[in-house]
Amino acid sequence: MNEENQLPSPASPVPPQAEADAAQADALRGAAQRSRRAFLVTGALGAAGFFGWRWLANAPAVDGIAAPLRKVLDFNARLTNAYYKNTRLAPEFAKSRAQKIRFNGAVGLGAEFDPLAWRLHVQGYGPAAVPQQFSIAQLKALPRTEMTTEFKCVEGWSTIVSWAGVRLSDFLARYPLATRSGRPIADPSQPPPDAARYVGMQTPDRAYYVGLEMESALHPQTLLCYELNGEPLSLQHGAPLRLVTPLKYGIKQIKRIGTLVFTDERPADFWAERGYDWHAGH
Ligand SMILES: Nc1nc2c(c(=O)[nH]1)N[C@H]1C(S)=C(S)[C@@H](COP(=O)(O)O)O[C@H]1N2
Ligand SMILES: [Mo]
Repeated sequence: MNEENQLPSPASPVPPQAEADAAQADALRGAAQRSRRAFLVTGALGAAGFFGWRWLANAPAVDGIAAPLRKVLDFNARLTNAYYKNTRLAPEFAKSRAQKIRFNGAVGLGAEFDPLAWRLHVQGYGPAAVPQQFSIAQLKALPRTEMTTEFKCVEGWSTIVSWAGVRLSDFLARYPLATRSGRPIADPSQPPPDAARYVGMQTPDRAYYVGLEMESALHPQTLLCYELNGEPLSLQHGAPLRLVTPLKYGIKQIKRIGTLVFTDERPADFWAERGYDWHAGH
């Protein structure tokens, strides 16, 4: 062993005893000062809390939430969205690991619905956009993608399930609905500058709705799904067509999609209006 090996590491230097004692005395004095200060600060915060609460309660609402709280939520949303890059891939699993998924959330799934008469209504983008309709047969004729991914609900449960459907990006590569120029998005990793910034989706009765940024919409695991665990989607799970985008929580995975809109304004989002993070990534 050479001498250098016996030196304390720069990460955790071992101070000589006298210095250590002095440091400890300092630390104790500091603690006493801090606790006095903490007492004053706590009192001040208490008062601020009381007046702050009145201020909050009287603050205007944004998306149904007091504006100052909405600001904190939006700030958190920006942080998590920057951290959980929405270009990474969610893990995929062997099909054999797929489980039955519970039925959760029935907003917009009322009984007044005829799946045979269903069409996907799309409001295209740009000045010349005309509304278009697609049947389930047209969607099934597009390239089919299968994936087995983990479905996570904000309530704290998750299930591995298999999905089949068409990538939203394959749909937009075939149909020119999301660009101002009216050209299809050929390369989803490089959407043209004239592409819409957002996609909004709603149930046919408009009771449930979600918004996605174009980057998430064009993600290779964002599917318009018509099959779950090897069977046609049931009505409970969103037949004829639902969204699956496994980088996000269940709240974004809208069942029974009735309409798609392409827009530059952030579309309304059912659970964001009720206080959840707009991006809902995990
Ligand atoms: N139309 C509609 N889609 C919805 C919901 C809903 O209430 N209505 N709930 C969401 C939530 S919170 C979850 S966890 C999933 C549950 O999907 P599942 O019933 O297929 O498990 O659907 C999502 N999509
Ligand atoms: Mo959920």
